[in-house]
Amino acid sequence: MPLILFAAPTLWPEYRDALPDALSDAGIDARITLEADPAQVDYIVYAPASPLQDFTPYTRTKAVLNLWAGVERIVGNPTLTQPLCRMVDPGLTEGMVEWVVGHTLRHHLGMDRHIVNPARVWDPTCPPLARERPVTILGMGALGSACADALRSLNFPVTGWSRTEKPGQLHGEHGLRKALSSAQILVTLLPKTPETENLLNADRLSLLPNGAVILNPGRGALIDDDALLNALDAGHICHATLDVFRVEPLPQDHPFWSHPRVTVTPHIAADSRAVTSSRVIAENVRRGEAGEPFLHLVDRALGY
Ligand code: NDP
Ligand code: OXD
Repeated sequence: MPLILFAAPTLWPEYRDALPDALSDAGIDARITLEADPAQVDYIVYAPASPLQDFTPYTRTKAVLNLWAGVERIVGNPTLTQPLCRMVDPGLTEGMVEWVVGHTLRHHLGMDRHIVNPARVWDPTCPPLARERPVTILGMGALGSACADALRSLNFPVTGWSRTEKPGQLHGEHGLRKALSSAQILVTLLPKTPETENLLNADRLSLLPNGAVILNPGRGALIDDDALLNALDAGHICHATLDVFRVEPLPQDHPFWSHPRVTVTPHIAADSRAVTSSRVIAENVRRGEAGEPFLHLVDRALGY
């Protein structure tokens, strides 16, 4: 019977029933525990806030199963030699699609003008149709591609950019410049890696059309904060809706809080959901026990 260490104690109340149920549905008879002799642990279910940082004693552990999609806080851990799987959870994806579509529609329809209108201005200007509002998504993985599908179903013309060449998408520096230059709404859904840090610097932000809007539910480090503030102050970027930050919680004195062109959401774009993510964990434990390849294995060299 595999021994699973649930090394995310604060999340245990959410997973206490869902994880055993999912394991049992997958035909796995496992013991799940919050504390164990490291030498006996077969799998570790992990969240970045976990106190577990030294993986050296976990000599028989077949995989570390991350509860988060982003792995930047664990991927570089030098003691981690076990396979690391990130989370691709239908519940998390659904949440991200809702956040991205919701915030895209807010800006596309100019909702703020009507929600806060103390001067009672009667401005009957109709917004353009979605088909006239190009959206670019940087990062076309599990989350970016689901958001692209949802936006396209509303008729937004979506340009996707990712690291590797794929049909119907852009890649590379030339592709990035092209993707930015048409983006009236830009969505950043890249992982934080050495390659993506400060990807949106002053030079690349300057390629966006005047009045562009940025939605960043990816990671704070993707955008150079000062370059973004300068572009917002200049009015070149009309608004930035930011869910993720270099330091979280966002410090009280950070200029993003008070900037009139910034909306801060507190890293709530999407969360792994216990029932659906438990099924993903259970499937990976099943695979590990059957000697099959794990799902969503992280490439340590690439960092995602
Ligand atoms: P995936 O690994 O499925 O997708 C990552 C995408 O980014 C891929 O398309 C990949 O390209 C692309 N990419 C990676 N590196 C580069 C690069 N150097 N240049 C261009 N493209 C690159 O991740 P997910 O879609 O599951 O998640 C994306 C991120 O979203 C997470 O890493 C996390 O940071 C963030 N997130 C935020 C949440 C929130 O609540 N705010 C919740 C969940 C996730 P390729 O396809 O070629 O490999
Ligand atoms: C994640 C997140 O990476 O919630 O899953 O940010």
